[in-house]
Amino acid sequence: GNPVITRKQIISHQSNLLNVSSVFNPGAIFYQDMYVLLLRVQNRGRETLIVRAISNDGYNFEIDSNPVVINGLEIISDRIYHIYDPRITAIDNSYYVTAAFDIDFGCRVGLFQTENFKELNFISFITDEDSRNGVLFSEKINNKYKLLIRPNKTNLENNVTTGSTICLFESEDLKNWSKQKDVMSGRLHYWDELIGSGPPPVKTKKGWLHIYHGVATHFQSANIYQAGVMLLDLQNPAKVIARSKYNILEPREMYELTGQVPNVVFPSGLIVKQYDEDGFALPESEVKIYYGAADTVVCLAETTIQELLDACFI
Ligand code: BMA
Repeated sequence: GNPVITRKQIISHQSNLLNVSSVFNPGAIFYQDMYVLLLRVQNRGRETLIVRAISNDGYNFEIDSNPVVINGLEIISDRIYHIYDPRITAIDNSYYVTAAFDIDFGCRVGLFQTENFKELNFISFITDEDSRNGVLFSEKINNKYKLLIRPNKTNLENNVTTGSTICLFESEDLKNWSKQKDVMSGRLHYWDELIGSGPPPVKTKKGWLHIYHGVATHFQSANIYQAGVMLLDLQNPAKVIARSKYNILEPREMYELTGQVPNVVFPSGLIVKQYDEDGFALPESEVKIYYGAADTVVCLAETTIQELLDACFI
């Protein structure tokens, strides 16, 4: 049934959401018995809006006709052009969203709190360093909030900044963040030369299971965005226990191969159905992975925790 969401499903009377160009890279969470997505919508002015979508079954989505309201940006002195690629994390009963901000000086990762996914309240920038792909862990580890982020140190030919190392940051209050360690770097010549976090990590008995995207840049005409998986130590998530040698998802279908940006699968939302009483995802649990395809549509891939764990060790 892919794609699960296309631009034609965005229906609104608001001029900035009329006949939009694309919808992709959503954040996802299971909230009040509903699948909730925060969609990245691009209109024909190439402006970016975040729009909420809800579903009872994870396949058929009802999409709001107004964009999510973003509060608290007045404390930022930089001019903001786009806020995009939202990722959603629940910590106990509080909900947080990380997103990339395009500003004059490059890119930043911002953190928001939300009550109902209709409004986002800005908390902080994680770092002043150019960066993207920030994801918050779903609980404190050793009494601190933890977050993975990917600094942008590489300049691509088209002036897009990107990077090849995912780092661990920590904070006591969600406002002031400091770098703890580098976690993982890209593998030159293979599928994941440049890398960045996908959806927030999932707690399993074996470790933090984390899907990331990798970009192969050694092709003549296009970079290929794929997805793989890693396992991080539960107590020390800067330590990589295992990492998939092979990708687990790559552009193959027409809607992944062609679009605004060809050859892209970009997982950003993940929903696990079953956890045990201590909050560990069950190995047999179904997993839904929401991903942007070709920066044009939203797609869904399904698997289980066990399959993802196995992929880490192959
Ligand atoms: C990355 C990010 C993503 C995008 C991808 C492919 O650098 O900007 O938002 O989906 O490129 O264009």
